[in-house]
Amino acid sequence: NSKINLKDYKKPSFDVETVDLDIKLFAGYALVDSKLVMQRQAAGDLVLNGEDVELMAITLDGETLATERYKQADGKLIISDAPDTLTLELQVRIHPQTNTALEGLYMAGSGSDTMFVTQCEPEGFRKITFYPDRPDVLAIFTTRLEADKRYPTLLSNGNLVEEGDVTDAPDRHYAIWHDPTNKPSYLFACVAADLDVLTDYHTTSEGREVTLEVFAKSTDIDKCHVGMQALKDSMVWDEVNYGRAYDLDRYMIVAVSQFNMGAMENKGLNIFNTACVLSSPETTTDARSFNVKAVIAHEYFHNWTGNRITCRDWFQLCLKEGLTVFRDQSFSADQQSSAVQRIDDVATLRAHQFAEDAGPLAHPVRPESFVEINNFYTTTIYEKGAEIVRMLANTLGPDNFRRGTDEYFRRYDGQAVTVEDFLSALSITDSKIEEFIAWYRQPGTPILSGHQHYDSATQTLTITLSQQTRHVAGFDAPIPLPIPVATALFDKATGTIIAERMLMLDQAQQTFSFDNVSSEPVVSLLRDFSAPVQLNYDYQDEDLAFLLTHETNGFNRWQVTQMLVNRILLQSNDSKVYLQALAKTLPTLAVTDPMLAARLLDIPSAQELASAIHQNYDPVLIKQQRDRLYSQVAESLKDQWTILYNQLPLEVYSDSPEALGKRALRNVVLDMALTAGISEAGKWAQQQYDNASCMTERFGALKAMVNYQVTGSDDYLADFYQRFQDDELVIDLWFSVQASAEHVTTDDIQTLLERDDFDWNTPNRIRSVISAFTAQPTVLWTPEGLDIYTSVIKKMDEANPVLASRLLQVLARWYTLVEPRRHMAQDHLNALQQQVSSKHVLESLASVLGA
Ligand code: BAL
Ligand code: ZN
Repeated sequence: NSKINLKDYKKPSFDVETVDLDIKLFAGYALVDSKLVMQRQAAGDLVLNGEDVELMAITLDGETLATERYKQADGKLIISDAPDTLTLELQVRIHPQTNTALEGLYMAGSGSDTMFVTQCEPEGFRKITFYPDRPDVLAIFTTRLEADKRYPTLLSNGNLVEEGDVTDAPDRHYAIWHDPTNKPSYLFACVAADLDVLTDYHTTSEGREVTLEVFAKSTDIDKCHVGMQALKDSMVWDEVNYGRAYDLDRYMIVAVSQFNMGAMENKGLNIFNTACVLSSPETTTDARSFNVKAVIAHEYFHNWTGNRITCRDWFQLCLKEGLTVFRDQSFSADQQSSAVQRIDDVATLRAHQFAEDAGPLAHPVRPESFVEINNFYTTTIYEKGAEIVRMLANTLGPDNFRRGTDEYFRRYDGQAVTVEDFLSALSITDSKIEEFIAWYRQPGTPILSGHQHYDSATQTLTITLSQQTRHVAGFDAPIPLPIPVATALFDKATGTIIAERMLMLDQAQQTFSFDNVSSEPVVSLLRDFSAPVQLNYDYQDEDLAFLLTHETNGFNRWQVTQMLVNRILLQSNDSKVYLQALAKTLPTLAVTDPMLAARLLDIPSAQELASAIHQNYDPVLIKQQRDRLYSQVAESLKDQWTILYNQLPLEVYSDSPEALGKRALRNVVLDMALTAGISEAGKWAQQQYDNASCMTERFGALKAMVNYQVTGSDDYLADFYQRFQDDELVIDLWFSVQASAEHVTTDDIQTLLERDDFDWNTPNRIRSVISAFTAQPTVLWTPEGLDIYTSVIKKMDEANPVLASRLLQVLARWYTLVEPRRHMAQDHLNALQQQVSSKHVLESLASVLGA
């Protein structure tokens, strides 16, 4: 399990010009023939990667290659004396039917309901055949796919050039696809299945007629309209905002229920986890439906940021992911309130990325070494990567950012490049942009501290800001980063803005002055979360309450409530100021902006709070504090809940932002009413469930009934199961609502895992119990809780190591626990280390135990 280092990068010795693949699927195996036309680029051996592939035949320039002319070891096939131009032909045998890792070519489903599908990013193609499986080798692919006719849908990248019956095999047929774009092997895909298709069309800004197809099981095809619309919206959005049009005649999406990731951007043939593409009001909550649109946009945007311009090596993963997440977040912000979009994105960043950056798995947005690249599909690379691009965009301003991205596409189209190349293109209007490279290199979340001084004689306000980043072991001592701090000054008397400025903190400490300030203002900092830092400004609670009322930036209204809440929960501040501010704000906001009102009632999750505690974290204490604050909010606004719930009657379903906002607020109000012990609240929940027009209402009610153990909640759970038993994704909700319930026990979790419909081959189902369970740290961090959790990791270590390692990463901050939990957790992790063998889990465990 050796380390791969960025500093050791070397160009490949050989390029592949064209690849002809012939994949024949049989009942127990598949044969893959490939023909690679290759050209030498640099001195060195010809190296092909291959894992779990059995070499049946190999020829070089038409001659069988003698065994002494090549060697196979450590997942590589090496030919030392290859000529400068050559044609290599290979035949291999693989076993998609037993591929439970869901990487490479695998069979999904069971019984008579199966399909063949691929996942090649990052290094799955080497499980299909021997190939120089690295992103800087780009080639033109032609793929022939042959299968039994029980799989009528045969797809691969690009354009369909031929299809027909197989001579002498009446039950078999084939299709030939040709992709005219040069692409790395990780963007290869093929599918053999029995699926229906939803078809639509888009004419690009360049006049190209594109056929759009979403493939899904016949029972799911009516749930593909939301995704199709999102695809069309994304195509227009990228044309308008980045001048990028689609470049093939066909864009296909295939839904598969067994998938490790959310979705995959294979050229012209995206493969999607059903959870990220299927959506209907009756079966999908608003939050999930919104996520479907965001993931569709994300994968579509990859066509330019990822596919047309790809990564030189996997260390550059953030080059495509950070930029594409920034693009999908911007798209989503245009579909709803941009403040709420920002709140959701930052809440995710704080809950997950800040925790990662504070623990033993902290790594730079561009890592410098890894054992297993699958371990680096992290929130740091994706979400912090997106935050860096956002800082670049905000620092440049919209016009210069667009000039920079235009330059990026102009210079690097068709190439595999680096983060430095990206920054160099963006910096054509401002060379200081290249200083942001430090953000890509340095792990850890900076803490932004500050205070202010007002001089009434000179009418000057001075703000002093400083930054500090923890020194993560194994990395250079941190250096000051360029931190853009969006700032506004508010007049205390009128509550209006008197000055607005972007302060650029690029030293350890700096002061910034504002002149002509007639009285001491309240300073609002980091508006719209202008940098991914922890803010630690010298505020009084009253200043925060003032900003909650007067800020015009919706995001910052949320940010100040979160600061107040954190002070109460983590520093034992009095809750009075916070409760008064909420009481003042909520009634009006509930009418003018119900979605924002719902978010202002957010209390950070137990996990997010834990990420801010660096030692002696006591899950029981944190739960008590959270529950107490929740009760205080519920009690102090008790009169409001009845008024608000009645103001928000169930309505005919609509997907307008206003309707979404009302549904979100109604569910929060229902929870609050139950917490406050309002006697009718149980009835409200039952009525909301019975009369629901959509899943957001029905599931919101069910969740409330389960969490508050409302009389009859078991009957409602049974009803929910009964209604939706044929819909896997809804049954995932049924599992998760129980596994994450406030009162869940380890016996409950065990019971869920032992059910017949708990399917160990479907990552969504595993996550619906095991990941949902992590919402209750008081139960997870017990000997019984960890027995269950680590036994699932052990099981997955063999079957699906990518998933196993991701589950493990959630335990990374075990060492912050208070004793005796800390030792208990350590014992479990040590025991696990003796029982696992995948390099994925071993690499993560080594970091986690090294803490
Ligand atoms: N590239 C892997 C899935 C995604 O980020 O779109
Ligand atoms: Zn992506």
